[in-house]
Amino acid sequence: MHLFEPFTLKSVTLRNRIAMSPMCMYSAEDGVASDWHLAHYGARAAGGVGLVVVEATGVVPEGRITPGDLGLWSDQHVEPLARINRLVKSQGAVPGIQLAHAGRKASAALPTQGGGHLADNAGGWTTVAPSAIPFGDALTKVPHELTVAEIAGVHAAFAAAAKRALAAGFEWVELHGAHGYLTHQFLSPISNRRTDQYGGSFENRIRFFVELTRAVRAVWPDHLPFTARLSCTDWMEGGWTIEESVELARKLKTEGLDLLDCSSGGTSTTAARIPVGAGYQVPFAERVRREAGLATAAVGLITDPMQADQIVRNGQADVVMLARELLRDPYWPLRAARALHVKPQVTPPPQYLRAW
Ligand code: XEN
Repeated sequence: MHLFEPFTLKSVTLRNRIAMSPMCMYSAEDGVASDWHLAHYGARAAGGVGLVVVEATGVVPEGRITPGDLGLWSDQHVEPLARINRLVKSQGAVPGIQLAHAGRKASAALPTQGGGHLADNAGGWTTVAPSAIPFGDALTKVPHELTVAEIAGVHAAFAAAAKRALAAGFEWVELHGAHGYLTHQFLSPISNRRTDQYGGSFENRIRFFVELTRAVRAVWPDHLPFTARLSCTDWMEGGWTIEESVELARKLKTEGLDLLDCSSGGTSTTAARIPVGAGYQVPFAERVRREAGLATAAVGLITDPMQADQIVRNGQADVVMLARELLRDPYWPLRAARALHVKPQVTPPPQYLRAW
């Protein structure tokens, strides 16, 4: 196995194991994708990735991190995304999307405007979470504690968004279960202090994620890849752990999940001790893959072609997700193919052949 070997998951085959990681562009109005998004995703598809995963997309307006997030809570969001997907497919990549709810980290200003919570009378809204505990720092809002009926409403919103994603032509879906957003807020004992069936024991804290998986699985076709992103550790004393992540991965596999995208952190910006460095999250992808027998994606400070190739060759992950490195260079896959002397040659778009 190597970086440029095709990867088949369900009925979908990626031309290589390089994916554009879901990020956040904060450039939408009312959740609607614009020409910016078309250029942004189309360029990476033309640059040679096998998979483009569109950024965190809110399943309800109050689930957006900022007012600039993409959304899929209404039918008006479908066609602008479908336009992007037609371009992505025409360039040989598979279109995917990350469905998200930010919970207590929602209602924030754009990073360029400080990123703190927006007051309700300044473009913000009431946030929701498993427990009425604010995130802290500049995210000061005390979230509304979701009732059991409201939890069911969130699951239904994810399912409705997944149906719209399908209508928009996406062939790969990722549930956002990482980075301190709503699903992760239920997993972590630091953000979840509930005393009902959604809090306390491991079984109770994973219940939101398991039910979410079932709700989306029920509407997402069996033949298309069904995936999730997980923060595999909080990097905090008393927080969510890698051991729990492996256990959750085993459970989600039985619920029909096809791949876990292994990230970390996001429950606290001040209390977490994160050993940030090249490929620092790769061991999580490796452990989940080996111990849960589930396909994984590795993400986080992967920048070098040899490093990415080794991750696949060593069996640490099935797919390598690049984020900021692809922002620096949309043609990273072509450069990597040259650097790794891949045969048969990976070719640029025919319009650009003279340049390579
Ligand atoms: C590996 C860390 C990635 C952190 N980010 C993840 C995002 C948005 C931007 C930052 C995501 O999953 N949508």
